[in-house]
Amino acid sequence: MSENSPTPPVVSDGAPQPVTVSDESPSTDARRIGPAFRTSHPLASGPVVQPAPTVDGFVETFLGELNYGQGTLLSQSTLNDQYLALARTVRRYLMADWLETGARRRHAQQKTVGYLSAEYLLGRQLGNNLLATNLQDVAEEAMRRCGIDIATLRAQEVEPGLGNGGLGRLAACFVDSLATMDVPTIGYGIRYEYGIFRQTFEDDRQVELPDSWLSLGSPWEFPHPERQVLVGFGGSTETSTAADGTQHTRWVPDWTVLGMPYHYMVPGFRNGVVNTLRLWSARATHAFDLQIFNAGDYTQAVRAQTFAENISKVLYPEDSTPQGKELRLQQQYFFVACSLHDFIDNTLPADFDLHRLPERIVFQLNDTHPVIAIPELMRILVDRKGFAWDEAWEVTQRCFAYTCHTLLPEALEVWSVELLGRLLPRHLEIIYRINEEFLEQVREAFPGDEMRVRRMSVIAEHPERSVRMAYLATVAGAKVNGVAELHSQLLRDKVLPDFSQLWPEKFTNVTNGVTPRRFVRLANRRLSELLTDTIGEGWVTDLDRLRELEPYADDASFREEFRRVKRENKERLYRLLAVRDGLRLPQEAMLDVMVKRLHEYKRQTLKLLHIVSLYDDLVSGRVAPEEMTPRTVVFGAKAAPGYHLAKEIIFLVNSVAGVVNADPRVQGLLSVAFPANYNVTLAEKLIPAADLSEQISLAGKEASGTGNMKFALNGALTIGTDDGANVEIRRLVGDENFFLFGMTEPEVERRRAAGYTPAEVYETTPALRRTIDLVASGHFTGGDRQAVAPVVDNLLHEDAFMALADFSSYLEAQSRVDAAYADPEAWTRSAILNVARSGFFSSDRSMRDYLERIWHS
Ligand code: 26W
Repeated sequence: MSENSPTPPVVSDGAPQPVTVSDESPSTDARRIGPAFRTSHPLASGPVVQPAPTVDGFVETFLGELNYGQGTLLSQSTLNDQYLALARTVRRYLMADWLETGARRRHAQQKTVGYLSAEYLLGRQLGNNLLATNLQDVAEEAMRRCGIDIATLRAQEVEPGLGNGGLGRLAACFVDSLATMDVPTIGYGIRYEYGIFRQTFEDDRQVELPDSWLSLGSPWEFPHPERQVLVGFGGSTETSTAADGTQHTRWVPDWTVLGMPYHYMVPGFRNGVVNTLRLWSARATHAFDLQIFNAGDYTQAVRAQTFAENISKVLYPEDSTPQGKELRLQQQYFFVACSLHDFIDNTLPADFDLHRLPERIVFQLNDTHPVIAIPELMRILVDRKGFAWDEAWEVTQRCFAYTCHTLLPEALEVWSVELLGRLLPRHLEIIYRINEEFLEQVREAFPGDEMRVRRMSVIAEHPERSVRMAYLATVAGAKVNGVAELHSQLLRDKVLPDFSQLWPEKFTNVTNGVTPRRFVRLANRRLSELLTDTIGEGWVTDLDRLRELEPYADDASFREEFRRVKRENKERLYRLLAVRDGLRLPQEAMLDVMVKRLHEYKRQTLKLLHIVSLYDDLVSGRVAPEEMTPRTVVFGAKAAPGYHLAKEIIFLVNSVAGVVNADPRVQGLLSVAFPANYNVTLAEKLIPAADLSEQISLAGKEASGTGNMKFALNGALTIGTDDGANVEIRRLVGDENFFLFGMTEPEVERRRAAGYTPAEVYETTPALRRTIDLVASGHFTGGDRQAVAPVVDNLLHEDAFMALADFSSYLEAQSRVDAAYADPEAWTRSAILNVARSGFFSSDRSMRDYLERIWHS
């Protein structure tokens, strides 16, 4: 066992189980989860509806929550008391819709989307829920009457950061859209006790602190201990042969944990719909061993509890380089087993014929993290429900679809057979059989092609025997999709070419989207008002209507208003950064923003080289101050704690920022800010203020990007490569409103094939040479050349993502940006057209595509 998981504790008998799930007995104790009693009381079957919202009513409910919920008086209450009471007040206005949506769903028995995702990067809930219920004004006035500034309470909320980046935020956007479109959905995931780490900087270096988002209370969640599920791990399998000769296999786990669901409301936008997000928390099956405790060994007695509860303790902060850690596989199986059980045994009617399961559920696999659900469903059907193998396989194949979110080979998860077999022996057997039958199919389709068989096997043999989870998902899934056009094409042609040849019809594309509720209506109130005043408010749920804005790009007074919105958003951002990070930034400069996870392929270093070259041009006198378009560059990025080079890049960005900002020669012309702890909350302030959006990954590496969409929708222009969804953004907004640069994906391939040597580019490009030399000289690190060596050496001798190869093209594009920004009318016109033509990037549209191409097929 790895250091993550000590020998599992022996689970002793004794204390009664709250809910038992075993292979023999009915898996759920219906007495506990069914209605507690039946009555004819008129209020028993419908919710007690909260009276229509008035300011007086709101004040009364709020004070009631303070008194009876928090146990305090307004005059005595803390900000946290007030925040919690306000949240619970808003919750009340959602409750009737939640209960009604649940009842309606149970009654209608429609097909449900089970979104399986190990991450949900939700962002703050209060603002979004006030928006969904249309209570913003009422709540603000009610708080004012109580002498409270609602903005102060909003700022109290710690966002649930239960995700790393794009993939987790996408899941949150998708469940928002599904609720707004009234699609029956259950979002399933993990309630991590600690979300993505809180980033701070010490001596310019990243330091990670635990994100204890639950410590001040969590008013948006509803624990349901009575719906706990028992999950097994380890042990062995037993096969017996019945009298009729049929074989039956049973898994006998040797340790178990309980999964306790917490329910979160997912409100649609003012449509009376509230869907459910169900996140699982791990608990020990026994609080502690009383016998050991009585014998005096306290630590030993609680060990079982600690061990079990570790499973949902913390989100893995690795983004795209899985470490193959045992605890991670435990997390994956844990939430998937709970979710499947929850749907099959607790959500479907007791007498439901599981042969018809695909009529009632489609599980969408958000990347490979939940792929262990495939053998789990097979196990449930074959071992527990008595299905024949073929019957079960037929059902299983129609219940799953798989979304891939990456192109980086190192991000494709594999689990060693050794680990999988030890933790989930029955699942490994099932995977082997799936693979055997699949490879037979390959042999039939391509007789004599054993190389192909080996290439396509779900089991890899080197460097160690392991299970390729993406292959398993592709074999079992009814559909496989990429997340932008280019990505889906590369997925077919480069990542899974053999599979797309065998099953071309399985592969499809759904370009990502973002929710206009959070990322326009909520984050950019000023722009939203301008939009609504101009084209009406329908755009919030029908983002294609932004097209109606196009003619206004030629209207000078509209452009003036549009600029006012940007200016005010910038002022708001700079006020925040002054308080939050002690930053003082010039109001007038172009705001150039690069926010995303820190990764080499995203090329934050390319942006940094641009900054250093601008700085060098100014201080060396090559560019006169009056020739320079003033810029403020803002970075936001977390690095995975074990990703050393990424952390060195963070150090370098901070070092450059320190020197540039302190140099009077560039004052007002160039500033660099790197506020720590970029998260959804900060994104909501940054994006609406940005003029320029940096989307500069090496072509063929960024699956889609979703930040790029948020910026365009908020009226920033993009400087970007032909990568991910940039391709579609550029096509829609028009070449003249997008700053394209860099190699295309095929050019990257050719360049690599020809043998790429970054040192040669350095030698032959004077501007690049000056820039790198300045960094290497230690100019930004107090003369310390050692401190910059990791990044400089990597660029000169490796440069796996070809930042140097794209440097000249990038600088040339940035000069076009400078020139364009110097003409405010033309710039504003482009910015307006970016907004008007980006309606396609609503996650509502993504959901329509999933419904059409994947879930209904
Ligand atoms: C630790 C294993 C691991 C592997 C992959 C963790 C996380 C991943 C994800 C696939 C990383 C991720 O978030 N991918 C991003 O997904 C977004 C939503 O589709 C895309 O917009 C981004 O381009 C993609 O990088």
